[in-house]
Amino acid sequence: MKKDLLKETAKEKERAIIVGVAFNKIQYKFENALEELASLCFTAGLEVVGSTYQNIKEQNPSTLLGSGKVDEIKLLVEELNANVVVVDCELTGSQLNNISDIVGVKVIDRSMLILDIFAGRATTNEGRLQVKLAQLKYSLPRINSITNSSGRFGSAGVGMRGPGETKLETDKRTIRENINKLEKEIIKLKEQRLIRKSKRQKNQVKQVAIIGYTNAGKSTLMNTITKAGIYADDLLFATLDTTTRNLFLEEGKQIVLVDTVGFIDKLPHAFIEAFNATLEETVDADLLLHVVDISDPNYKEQMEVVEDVLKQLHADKIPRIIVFNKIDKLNKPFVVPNNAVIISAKNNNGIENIKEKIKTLLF
Ligand SMILES: Nc1nc2c(ncn2[C@@H]2O[C@H](COP(=O)(O)OP(=O)(O)OP(=O)(O)O)[C@@H](O)[C@H]2O)c(=O)[nH]1
Ligand SMILES: [Mg+2]
Repeated sequence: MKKDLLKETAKEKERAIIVGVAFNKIQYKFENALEELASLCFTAGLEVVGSTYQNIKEQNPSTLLGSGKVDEIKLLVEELNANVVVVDCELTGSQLNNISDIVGVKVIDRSMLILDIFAGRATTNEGRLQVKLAQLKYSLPRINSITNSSGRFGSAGVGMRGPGETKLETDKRTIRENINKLEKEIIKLKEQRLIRKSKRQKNQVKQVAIIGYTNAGKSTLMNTITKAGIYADDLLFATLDTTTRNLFLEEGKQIVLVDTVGFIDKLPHAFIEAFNATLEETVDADLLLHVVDISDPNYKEQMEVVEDVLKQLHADKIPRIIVFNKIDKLNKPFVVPNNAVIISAKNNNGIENIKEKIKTLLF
C-alpha cells in the first residue's frame, strides 16, 4: 500500500504544450486566453511546458490548424519533451487523430480538458450522472480517435479519466445504451426537482441564483451571506454541484439562494446538454446575482460570456443584479452602474447592499 502511494507521488505530471486558437479575429488577447487555458491545465493536473497560438483565417479541415503550425508544435513537443498537446477549442475525432499522428503525442481539446476537470469534481449523485452523460455525448462521435489514442498513448492521464470508476466504453452501441440509461435516471431526478419547485411556488418562496464566470467568488458570496460552508477555492470549477440555502431577509421576506456551477468561455456543447438539470436552477430563478471578478483584467469579456450562456439557456430575460466582487483587490476608483453593487465577498463588505437590492426587486 505504502509502496503504491510512493509510486503515485513520484509519478511525473504530464507535460503539456498549449495551443491558443482564434478564428479570424482582428483583435484577440491570446495572452489572456493562454493564461486561462494554463489554469485549466493546472486544475486538471498537467504541467504546462510551452505554448503557441494561431489566428485561423482558413480552416484546414484535416487538422483545423495550418500545417506549418502543426509542424511547429511537433518541434516544440520534441524540444520540450512534452507528452500531451492541448488545443483551445473543440476538435473533431479525425482532427484529434490527424494532429496526434503528426506531433507524435496525445492531443486533447478544450472540451475534453473541461470535462476531465468536471469528472474529478462532481461529488453528488446527480453531478456524477451529468458529467458521465456529458463525457459520453462528447465521446460518441469521437470514439475511434479516443480508442486509437488510448491504444497508442496508454489509457491513463488527463482526457482519459473515466466518469467515476468506469472507463469509457469503446463500443458505440454500448455508449448509446448508456446515454439512454443516464438520461432516464436524470429525468427521474428532474421530476424530484419539479416537485420541490412546485412546493416552493405554492409557498411563494422566491429563488435567487448566484451565477457568473468560474472563480468570480460565487461560493464565497454564498458562504458570507448564508454561512453555508461551501467549498470555495482559487481553482476553476471549484463548484460543480448546486447548493441551496434559505435566506431570511426580514419578517415575511425569505428567499432560497442557489450557488451554481461557473461558466467559462467555449463551454463544451455536451456540457450544456448534459447539465440541463443543474442549469435549470438558473433558468427557474426569479432573480440572478451575476458575480463578476472586477479585479480580473478580462472581466468585461467574462461578463459577455456569461450573457451568452444565459441566452443559450433562455435565461437572459430574468432580472439581475450585477455584483462586482473582489473590490479589496482593486486599486483604482470604479463607478458602479445603477443595476450593480460592489462588494468584497471575502471581507464581508457590501453584503447588506445586495440584500437591500434583492428586497427592492423581489418584494
Ligand atoms: N481578494 C478576494 N478574493 C476573493 C473574494 N471573493 C472570493 N475570492 C477568492 O476567489 C477564489 C474563488 O472563489 P470561489 O468562491 O470559489 O469562486 P466561484 O465563483 O464559486 O468559483 P467556481 O465554483 O470555481 O466557479 C477563492 O480563492 C476566494 O477566496 C474577494 O472578495 N476578494
Ligand atoms: Mg463555486
